[in-house]
Parts: sequence; structure tokens; C-alpha cells
Amino acid sequence: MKFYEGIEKIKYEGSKSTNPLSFKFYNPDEIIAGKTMREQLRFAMSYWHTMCAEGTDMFGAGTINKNYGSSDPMDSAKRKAYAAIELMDKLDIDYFCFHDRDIAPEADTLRETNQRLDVITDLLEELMKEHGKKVLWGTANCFGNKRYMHGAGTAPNADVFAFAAAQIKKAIEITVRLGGEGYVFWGGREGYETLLNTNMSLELDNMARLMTMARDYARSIGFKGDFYIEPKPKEPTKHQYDFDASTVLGFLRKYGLEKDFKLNIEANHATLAAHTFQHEVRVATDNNAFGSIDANQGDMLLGWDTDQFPTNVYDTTMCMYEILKAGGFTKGGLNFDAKTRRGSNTFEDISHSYIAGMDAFALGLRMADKIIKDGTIDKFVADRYASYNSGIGKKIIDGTATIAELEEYALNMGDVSTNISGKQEYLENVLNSIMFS
Ligand code: XLS
Ligand code: CA
Ligand code: CA
Repeated sequence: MKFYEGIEKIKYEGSKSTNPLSFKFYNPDEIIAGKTMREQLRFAMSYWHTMCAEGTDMFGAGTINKNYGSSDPMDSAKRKAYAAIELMDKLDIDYFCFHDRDIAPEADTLRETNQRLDVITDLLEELMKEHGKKVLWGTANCFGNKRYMHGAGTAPNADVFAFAAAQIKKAIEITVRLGGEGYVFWGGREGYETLLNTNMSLELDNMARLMTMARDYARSIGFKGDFYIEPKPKEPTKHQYDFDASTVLGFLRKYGLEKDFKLNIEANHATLAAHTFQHEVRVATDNNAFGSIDANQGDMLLGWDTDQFPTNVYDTTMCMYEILKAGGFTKGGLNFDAKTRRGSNTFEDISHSYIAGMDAFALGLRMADKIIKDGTIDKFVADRYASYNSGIGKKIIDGTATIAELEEYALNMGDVSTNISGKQEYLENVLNSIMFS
């Protein structure tokens, strides 16, 4: 069974190549910052966008057919698995991420749905072994079905909570079977529209209860990977509980989940929260909570989650700069949670999109390595805080200065005599010089 006839395996041909179906900057075996680009970037394909999404929006039906030549749902799901592996081979991608419902369609009962999942999991396991493919992370779709109209773990109805728990238990089992290195909780419909009908504190306690149960069960069946929460501020609900990285850190600490849960930072969700992508990554790495990346970008003129393939090299550079400085990926990677525009409706467009995203991150990695090796920016930042290395500054850092001592110091100081320029524009010039020299 072949689905992408006419598309050859994409290879690195260098920036001078005019072959549109080649990598210009992603050279998998080249060593950058001590590891191969393949090891540094750990690219993953998102099963939902790439294998399932047909371009439906609220104004019109799909523009690309993804039933893979069969209208029988299970037959189509099997074909989809073959197609997924073929595409990953052609794009030279080692990992994929999936929701339970992406790989096997829901049936009339949960029992039957789980049997369907077993059938496809068997098939995927076999294909993954044969082709050397791996699961970066799995997750459960606890938002698509109408039963989740008021949320899953935060639903006001305990039966919905129980159903979600059962679904997550199964999703964890198949993630573990497929050797998944992570398990994601994206908030789905975990949020609210109005406090007039919402017990926010019970909902948050319940969300933590569900995650605690999931963690304990996963550890009991041998899951060694990381759990991730993926922050998002809005959409579908007006106020999603996992608003941004800082909000999620507060939640994890309140409920004692911070040892097992890290953050899966999505670029488009960062900008929806009015943060830069780099900011969200920094919050995660500074708090020892960095896990994985959903690599995409939004459109700054649109206020929603457009999930576009990342092409903005400043953003990929500053993301990789943060990640390299934090020691690189461990279990996480770069999952392209991104889709072609609705008007880009061919399988070839999917290849162009992945090439765009992979090359943009390859450039980001190359540039980030240059910035770190150049050292100007890191040195500038270090020097900017030099007053904390000695004297009164050191006492503040060491925790030996009292507020009375600082008063005494200030009273004797007269006024602050030095306030050195932050030199933002100079640093922006430095950045461009490093990137484009
Ligand atoms: C939706 C999210 C979702 C998660 C996985 O906005 O990005 O796709 O990554 O459930
Ligand atoms: Ca995502
Ligand atoms: Ca998204």
C-alpha cells in the first residue's frame, strides 16, 4: 500500500539547491553543539493534523480527502497507519504524537472503541518496529465528543469525569505499549465560559485528582516518561485553566504534581497568552519544568489558534537558544502541531510544510549555536547584573542583608549614581550580525 506516490524521500541538498522537495538547512547527521541535528531537534509528526485533518472550518467542508482510499472507518484507520509511516519515512521524521481518537475512530461503546484501539495499536507497533519509528507522546482526545461539552476532568457531571478517566487510562496503556516518551494533558475544554454556573475551585481540584490518578496508574504499569501539561489561554473556552506556563506551574505546585509533570510549550498558545514563544520556554526552563515543544506559529493579525507551520527564524532561533542553554531536549522534542492552510490541499503541500518547519528549526539551531558561541549577548546579560557579585549586591543574593541594613546603606549612598543603558537596540544589531554574517 503506497499513498504518497511521486514524492521521493526528502534529502538535505544545501541552501543552493533549487529542488523544492529537499532540505536546505536540515542536515540530519551534521553535528551542531555536540550532537547531530537529528538528536538535537527530535522532530515529530502530529497525527491529528497531518493524517486526519481535512481542512474543515466553520464556513466550509474539507478540501483534502484523508480516508486513504476506504470509506470503512476501521479499514481507513489501518490505511492511515501505513500512510503515516510512509510519510514519516519520506520526511525523515523519527517520532510522532497522537490522540487516541486520531489513530482509531470511536465506536458506539467504550468497550468496542478500546478494542478498535488495540487493533490499530498492534498494527502501529509492528510498523514502528519495521521502520524504526517512535512515539514522542500520546494523549487522549477528551474534548471532541459532545459528552465533553462542559469539560472532562472539570465537568460538573461525575459520569463525564469517570468516562474521561477511563479514556485516559486506556490512552496511557497504549502510549506505554508503543514506548511513548511522554504523555500530554492539553486542557481541551477544561475551563469555563461564566462564573455564574461554575464552581472553579471544585473543578480545579478535580482536574488535579484526575492527573494524580493518571500519574499513579501510569507509574504502576511502568511508564518512565514525563507527563506534560500544555498551556493555552483560550479557545475553546473563554478562560482555559492552563492559561500559560506560570499559571500551570502554580497549579502543579499546589497539587504536588511538579515532580512528574513538565510543560509542553506551544508557540501559538504562547502568543495567544500575549507572551513571546521565547518567554514561555524561559519560564519553563527557569523552573526546571521544560519538557517538549509544539512547534508552530500563529498569525499576529488573527486572534485564534491558526497552527501554522513555523517559518519565523527569529522565533525558532530564540526557542533553540533557550533549549540549548538549558542543556537540550531530554525526553521531549519538536512536534509539528501544525497544519497546511485550507487552500494548500495536496499531499505535496504537506511535504512543503514539513520542509519549511524542519528547515526553520534547523536554521534556528544553527543560529542559536552561533549566538552562544559568540557570547556577546550572554556576556552583556552577565555584566548587567554584576553589581550582585560583590558588596551589598552579594549580601542580597546570599540572604545576609536585612532590610534595616539596606536602609542604612541607602541613607549613606546619596542617590543611585549609575544607571547603565540596557542597550536593547545595540543588542538587536548584535543579534542580526550574528545571525546573518
Ligand atoms: C490544541 C492543542 C492540542 C494538543 C494536544 O490547541 O494544541 O492539539 O496539542 O491535545
Ligand atoms: Ca498543541
Ligand atoms: Ca494549537
